[in-house]
Amino acid sequence: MLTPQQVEQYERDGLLVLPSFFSLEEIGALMADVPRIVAMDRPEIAKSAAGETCAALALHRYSAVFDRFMHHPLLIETARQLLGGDIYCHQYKIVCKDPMGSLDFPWHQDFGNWHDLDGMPEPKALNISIYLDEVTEFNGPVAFIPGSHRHGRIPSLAETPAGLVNTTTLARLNRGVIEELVNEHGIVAPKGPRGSVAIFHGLTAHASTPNISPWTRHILYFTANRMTNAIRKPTRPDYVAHRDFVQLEPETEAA
Ligand SMILES: O=C(O)CCC(=O)C(=O)O
Repeated sequence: MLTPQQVEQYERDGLLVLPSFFSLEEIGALMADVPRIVAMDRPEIAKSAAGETCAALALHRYSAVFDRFMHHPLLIETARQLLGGDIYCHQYKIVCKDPMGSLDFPWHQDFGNWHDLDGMPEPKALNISIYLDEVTEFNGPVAFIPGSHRHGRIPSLAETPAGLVNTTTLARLNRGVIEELVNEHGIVAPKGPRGSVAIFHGLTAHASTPNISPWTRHILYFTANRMTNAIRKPTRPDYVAHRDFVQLEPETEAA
């Protein structure tokens, strides 16, 4: 259970960072399956134009260890506590940044895509991002504007991120909006050892820069959505926007 102070911080900032939330053993077990996953040739594995693996989506479909982890009590109970009810998983992916790679993400709110492309009615969804590698200032950490979720949905531009193939558009926030938000709230880029998590609201503006280090940067994203807020009009493949709407229950053997 999160403490009342942690819940208050999430509500205020749209972001809550919990260092070493999962153990190194748990992360080690997940990472052991990553080389097999990124080498696979299937539609869920997104590549850059240069051939780098950028993301592995719908991990539960082809990885037993990631499937088990999706039922981890800490994931499910934390998401339920912050969203105030039962949840299913809308998206479950690793974003992989290769050493000295080119992958980056422009400023955006995830709810932009969830609403416009998937038909999610309300921003009653969040991401629990889990650091599978240590995240430093050098390997392309995710930067957030704390408190930006309180501005609601901000108009955005639908753009295809440069260098990514087999992907859809991203709802990019324009420069003027980012200037105003950052002047008001600042920017943070939480670093942390493997097993740390950054939980963020679907409306929290975030972006990330390329990995300039000689180390990999893998972050696992578990996107939880309220059962009552299930998507209505998906336009993206089901491995990007899940349609099974299975209510998740914690399984102690996943811990
Ligand atoms: O992992 C990253 O660098 C950012 C990913 C991201 O912003 C997203 O998937 O919406």
